[in-house]
Amino acid sequence: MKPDLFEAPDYFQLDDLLSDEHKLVRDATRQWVKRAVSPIIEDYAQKAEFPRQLLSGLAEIGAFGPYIPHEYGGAGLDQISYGLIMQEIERGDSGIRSTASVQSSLVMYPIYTYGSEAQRQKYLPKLATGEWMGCFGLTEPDYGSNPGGMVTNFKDKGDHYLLNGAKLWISNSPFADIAVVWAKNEEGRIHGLIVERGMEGFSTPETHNKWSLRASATGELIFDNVKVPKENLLPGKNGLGAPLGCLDSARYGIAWGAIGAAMDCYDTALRYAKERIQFGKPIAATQLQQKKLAEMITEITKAQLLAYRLGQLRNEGKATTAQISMAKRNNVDMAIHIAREARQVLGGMGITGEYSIMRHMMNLESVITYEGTHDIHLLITGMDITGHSAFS
Ligand code: TGC
Ligand code: FAD
Repeated sequence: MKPDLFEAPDYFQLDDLLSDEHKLVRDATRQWVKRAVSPIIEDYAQKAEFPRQLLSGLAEIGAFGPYIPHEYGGAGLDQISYGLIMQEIERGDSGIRSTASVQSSLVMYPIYTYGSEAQRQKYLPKLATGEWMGCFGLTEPDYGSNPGGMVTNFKDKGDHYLLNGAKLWISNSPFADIAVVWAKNEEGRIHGLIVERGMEGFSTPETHNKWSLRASATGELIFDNVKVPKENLLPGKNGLGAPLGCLDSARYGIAWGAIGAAMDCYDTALRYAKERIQFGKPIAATQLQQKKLAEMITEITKAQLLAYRLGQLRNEGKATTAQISMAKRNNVDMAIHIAREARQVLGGMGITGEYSIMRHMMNLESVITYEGTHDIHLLITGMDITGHSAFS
């Protein structure tokens, strides 16, 4: 793979809106990605292997629980810093951002928000350092976009719960030490349970043959009469709103992360277009390639503004689920379009692993599907503006 020459586009001087802390966090993450991720990521994606050696670095830059308070091992940062960290990591690879998103927003967030004090003390500090890794089990083979229909269930057996069922498409599951699992009780009410690796009847087979997120480990969670201690139930919230609340936080991070992937594709295509000579001049001097590049920077700039404003609203506790949906949907769609256009700017070279674009493009096919598909987010916006749900 070519050396990482990335220079971040900032067409509307958005840096002026960032605090010194935001810039410090962003730049530290950017440098770490250049140093630790870029040199190895293509090789791991080609091998379809998760680079586990990155976990300690991710913890050091504060990517595990950026907004979780210091007392539980988190970095205690605001939502814009969290977004910037996700942007910079996804500039390197969506799969590595996935690992950080899941750990922060889908494992640490529910334990911090819905967990007991004992659960917070037991799990959060170890999750923040990456000593323990977690995963989030919501999706099932027959219930993807419609998680409310889940059939994974637990029964009260007096001194423990008995958990049965299966989850599919679970990021980090093959190596996770714990899983935050959503399951129905005997009354059909959804609760979160912390399941630990090693509990009898709990297994996590890996999903192979992915053409997307190849440097991220994805797998199943299988529960065959797993005895879960009663103290592992998250007491703070139940019902479908509990897992959906975690998704708000993760989707927000993805809205920023997708900008990173798009920036990398744009920057690569711009550099290539200036250097590549055809018909006696750089292809950057042709109107068609300028159209592609000009549209890319316009869309990136719009996405940056959307994410920044959403970050302000998150900091003020005012961002709605529908606003987050709009930003996730728009920014991922923006990124996947830019990846496709940027790949064309590189001609044949665009399909090789010499450049990051094709990897980003394939990764974004997962990003546009997980955390709510492109269609589902459109319907969330539709429901919000019309007052009518298209789901029921
Ligand atoms: P609906 O009737 O609309 O809602 C059920 C209850 O939940 C409440 N609620 C929320 N609460 C908190 N935060 C949110 N974002 C919420 N959205 C809804 C709602 O108020 C209601 O509460 P109550 O008290 O009235 O019961 O539910 P529905 O069954 O009609 O479904 C709505 C729909 C389709 C929008 C929802 O199911 C959905 O978002 N589906 C998409 C599923 C999804 O996103 N799955 C993601 C799995 S995790 C993942 O992909 C991780 S990838 C990680 C990585 O690698 O980065
Ligand atoms: P389906 O729900 O079957 O949807 C199929 C198609 O139908 C989609 O185009 C969808 O938009 C459309 N559709 C569905 N309902 C409607 C409707 N009402 N109206 C119109 N169109 C509709 N899940 C987790 O719980 N944890 C994880 O860590 C996790 N990681 C993932 C990692 C990867 C790499 C991938 C690919 C997925 C991951 N997921 C995870 C699962 C992901 O959230 C689901 O794939 C996603 O929610 C969609 O579910 P589905 O794949 O079952 O598609």
